[in-house]
Amino acid sequence: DTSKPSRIALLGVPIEIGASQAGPLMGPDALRTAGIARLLEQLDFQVDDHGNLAIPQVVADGPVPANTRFYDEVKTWTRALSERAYWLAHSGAIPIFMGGDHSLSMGSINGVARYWQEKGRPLFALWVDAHADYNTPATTITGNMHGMSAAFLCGEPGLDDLLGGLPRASIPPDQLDLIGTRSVDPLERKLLRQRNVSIADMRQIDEFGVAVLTRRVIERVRAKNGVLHVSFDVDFLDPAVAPGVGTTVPGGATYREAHLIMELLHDSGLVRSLDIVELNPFLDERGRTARVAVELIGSLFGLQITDRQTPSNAVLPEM
Ligand code: 4U7
Ligand code: MN
Ligand code: MN
Ligand code: MN
Repeated sequence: DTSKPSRIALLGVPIEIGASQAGPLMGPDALRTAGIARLLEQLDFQVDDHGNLAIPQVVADGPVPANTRFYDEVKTWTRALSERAYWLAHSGAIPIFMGGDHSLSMGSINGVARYWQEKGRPLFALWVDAHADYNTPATTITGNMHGMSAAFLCGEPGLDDLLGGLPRASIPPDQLDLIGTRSVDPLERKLLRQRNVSIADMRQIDEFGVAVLTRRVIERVRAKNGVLHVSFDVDFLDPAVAPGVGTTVPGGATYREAHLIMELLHDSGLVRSLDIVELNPFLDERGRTARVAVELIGSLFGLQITDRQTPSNAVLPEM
């Protein structure tokens, strides 16, 4: 079971109700259009696209916590996705959850965490994001649930009924690593400090470089014989590289910084699941952000920078 999976399961999760702006609903199809399946096949994976997750009719069948926008909708997505994620992990494939907004991680990571709990391997989560997403209903200033997913995963109180009867497989806060952070709300910051969550913020990236910081995460996972889930929020990238996101924050990662993280993670052999979230094709410029996201997934699954195809704008000699 330590052998590396050769199959990848793609699942679209067109949820946008957890975000502040419409558009992430189109994310999965933009990633498909940018060639995600083809690229992974070229990297010798057997790729199964399971289409988009659909949810049953949303019903308001329980109490709604204060300060949570569209709680019943997010609840319905979370329960459906957690079940799917569990079974996809169970199938032995590497699931890639194509968002959709970041609230989907409450379901995707819960599902894969349940699987790894059964296997007795600790699951670590690497949160690649401009934001910490460590709000609870008690700390949020917007009520948007895409800003609460990391906190929910770590078992923070306030959304206790979100999963209904499904077990809440929490990730201990010391198995969560944030990288790229540059926007944290006041009460959220307090909670992160209390829990001692490890944060490689943009300042640390500037000072030490992403290689040192990423290797530190890899070593921690390895020391515990763990596996790694990568939750990649596209707003981690600088808005100049990735304009197609709803919540841009200046001062983000460069193209190469992002690729180097992915390349190092690939070499570690520890990644067993991935969320790619918050892509908003409605705000994108000629598919740029979708293309960058797919290239980064390529690096995460073994594409070498020197093995890329000759670009179509290369000047070829006349024959
Ligand atoms: B994302 C925010 F207030 N912190 O809670 C909030 F700044 O998934 C933003 O990382 C959350 O894009 C961003 O609404 C969520 C806000
Ligand atoms: Mn996020
Ligand atoms: Mn974000
Ligand atoms: Mn966002």
